[in-house]
Amino acid sequence: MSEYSEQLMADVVAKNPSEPEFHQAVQEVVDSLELVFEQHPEYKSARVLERAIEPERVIMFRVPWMDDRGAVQVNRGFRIEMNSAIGPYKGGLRFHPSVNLGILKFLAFEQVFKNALTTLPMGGGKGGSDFNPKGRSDAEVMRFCQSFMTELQRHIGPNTDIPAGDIGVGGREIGYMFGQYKRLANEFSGVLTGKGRNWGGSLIRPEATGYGAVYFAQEMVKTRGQELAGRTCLVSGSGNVAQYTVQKLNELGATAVTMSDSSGYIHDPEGITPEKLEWIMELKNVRRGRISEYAEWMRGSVYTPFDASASQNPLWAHEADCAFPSATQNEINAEDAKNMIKGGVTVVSEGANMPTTADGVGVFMQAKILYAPGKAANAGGVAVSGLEMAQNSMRYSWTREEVDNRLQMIMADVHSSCVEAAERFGTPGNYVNGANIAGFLKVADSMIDQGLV
Ligand code: NDP
Ligand code: 2IT
Repeated sequence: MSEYSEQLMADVVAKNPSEPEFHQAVQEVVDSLELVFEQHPEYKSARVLERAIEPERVIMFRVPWMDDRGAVQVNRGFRIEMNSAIGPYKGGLRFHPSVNLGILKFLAFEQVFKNALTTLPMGGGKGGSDFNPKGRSDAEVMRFCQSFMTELQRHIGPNTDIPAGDIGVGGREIGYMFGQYKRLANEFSGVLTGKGRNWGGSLIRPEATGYGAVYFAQEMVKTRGQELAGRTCLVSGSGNVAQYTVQKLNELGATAVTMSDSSGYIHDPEGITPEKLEWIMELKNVRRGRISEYAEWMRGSVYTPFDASASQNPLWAHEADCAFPSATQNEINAEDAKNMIKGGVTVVSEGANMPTTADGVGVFMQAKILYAPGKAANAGGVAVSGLEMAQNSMRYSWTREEVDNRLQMIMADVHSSCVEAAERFGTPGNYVNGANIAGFLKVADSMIDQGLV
């Protein structure tokens, strides 16, 4: 690391204490940008990176609500408005008990570069709450969402900041928040994406992140003259991203053999076929049950609970060709990455945001496998959110085929931007450098154009 990068990272750590995920996300970008700064010291002298790591605005607020027993509950709400150089703030809302300022800052920072890669005019933001929707009734979730939006609404707008879903926030939560926004603002607008089909949502938005991660993997294997058909795939998670990843893998003739939730994972060596996936979707989206139930239902499959004290995640030790981590950050460490290589994995396309630790990424790089970081591989979700915004502005909606074609084109563009930037800066095949550099250059040049703001 150069002296400049070392000093910058020391400042980031000192100024943002107790935010290890934010430090990790910044470190990765700083490492990639060393290559750029050698050739373009003008970015250093304009202190673009120093500005980009400081959120334009951070909003933190109290979210009081009443549970079904009449007891008062208090949660914390956040919105990080990270960067608006290329468009209004755009990014999801996460409801999960682990949510804190550092996790949302890492997600907002990643979002800035991801959104730049999509080719669409969107800045970066992220928000959410430490609210735990698990085990809560619909009425409780509605009261929480209404209280959350009662504060958030004064900070967002269709031309200012447009939230969407992430972990724990799907169609139900977006509906409750949209209803409350509309009532308070007296305005029916595209202020959120991931909306229902009947009230301004885009076709393919629910599918977009998972489909996009598979399209990205398809682009990667094409560079080696291969295809996905016939390949065995490890998938983690069983939420929105994981479900549509498995659906698209089935369509392309590949076989997904694992899925997980926060308690454990299932391994089905026969493959999670479309019929089995339909059962999982009902389990997770309607009954809101646990993935362990799958193994009780499907003979021949095995459920393994996670052991929080274990140094390895057994899901990643199964033999396979490809992996689509689609649950959460840092779910693959160096040991897991080594197990994956040993088990035959040569393609990793990250549906989740930063699912691999820095050491784990190092293992993939050394093994020279096709490894796509989340900010490139999962850009399809926010890209179709951008298409939802475009349709809302036109007061029109495109067909499934139109949206899916645009998604495929965007994923191919994200892929070629990464490949070209990696080559231009002397690290061909390195999708981490490619994504960080291509995303950064678009944002950095826009920031410089707009002066010191
Ligand atoms: P969902 O809430 O629909 O599903 C999340 C899944 O991951 C669930 O199976 C959940 O298990 C599991 N999970 C969540 N937290 C943890 C944890 N701490 N440890 C282990 N497992 C966990 O979320 P999404 O599918 O939308 O999001 C998954 C990932 O994809 C996240 O990293 C998100 O940031 C990223 N992403 C999402 C996009 C989107 O459009 N939704 C776009 C781009 C990226 P359980 O049911 O037990 O909680
Ligand atoms: O991480 C992400 O890109 C998302 N959760 C989707 C954001 C969006 O605005 O659709």
